[in-house]
Amino acid sequence: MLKKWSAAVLAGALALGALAGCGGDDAGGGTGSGGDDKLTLGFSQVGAESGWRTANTKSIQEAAATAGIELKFSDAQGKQENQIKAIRSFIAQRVDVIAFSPVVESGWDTVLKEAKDAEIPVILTDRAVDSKDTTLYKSFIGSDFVLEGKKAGEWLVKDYEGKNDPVNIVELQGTPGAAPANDRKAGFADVIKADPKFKVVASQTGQFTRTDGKEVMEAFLKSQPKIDVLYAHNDDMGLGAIEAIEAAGKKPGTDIKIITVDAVKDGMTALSEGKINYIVECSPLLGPQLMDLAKKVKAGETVEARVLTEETTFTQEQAKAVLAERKY
Ligand code: GZL
Repeated sequence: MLKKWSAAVLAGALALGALAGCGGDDAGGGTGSGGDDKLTLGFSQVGAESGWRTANTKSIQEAAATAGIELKFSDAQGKQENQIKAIRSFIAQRVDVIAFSPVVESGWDTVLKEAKDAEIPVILTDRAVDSKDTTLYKSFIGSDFVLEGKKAGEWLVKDYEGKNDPVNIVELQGTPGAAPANDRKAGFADVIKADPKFKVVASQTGQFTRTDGKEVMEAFLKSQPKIDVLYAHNDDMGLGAIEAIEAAGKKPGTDIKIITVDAVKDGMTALSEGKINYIVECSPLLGPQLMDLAKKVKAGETVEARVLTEETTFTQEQAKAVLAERKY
């Protein structure tokens, strides 16, 4: 009888796991901690929208292997409902710890409450949620996106010091509702508001992708009589915009100055070639710190509620000096 019963339970869990299936998934299969006392971590990733995301996924997968942690990885293809499904599947499988990078800030309280009721600790990585109840997660490891936006604005203010002509800025925003999009926009606006010569004449989402960045920049070039600066919330949209700028017969980095965020290899290459003027770094290499946090949380240790990632900024000269050693 026992044999039949456990087969039914396993089938049920597998079925639940399959429900969470959404491209590049292993949120299904298996139940609970892997084998012996190996820590099982369920991770729901945003998707594969940018070079940054690819590097972030690699960092998490490699760090789990190095740490001897069984990783159940789910790719949400940019959809919040897929992340919620994956988190519910992780709960059903009784993983030890759940971590995820929330594609948008809002709409997480219900599923995070389910994880809390199931006594499965949650760690936020990369992006924050706007839940008022901070007991719903143990820690948030990621960048300060407002500061990143401020750094971008501060470079622009310095670059135009002493000049009084109007500076027309177009902005390529990240995914609507995503913390990095909201905060990079806010931080940048907060700095440039000090000088009325700076004017954001157009601002639209490019979804953090090259394709959309190129398309939106093409529209900006058609609709705006004069563009002096592009501020793109990530390198990928900036790289797509460069294609549009060159196709319009203009010189990126000269006719239109470009500021981006991330500092992935392709962005740093364009910076070193003078097609981008300044990049604010946003490190995707969160894997090792996430695994340390997961082990501490599993062991019931108190962890820091907020873990800030180390990051810097790059000029064209600095990019030339470090390009060869960049890891991603
Ligand atoms: C930032 C991360 C953003 C990157 C983009 O931490 O969430 O998402 O800046 C990525 O490149 O798509």
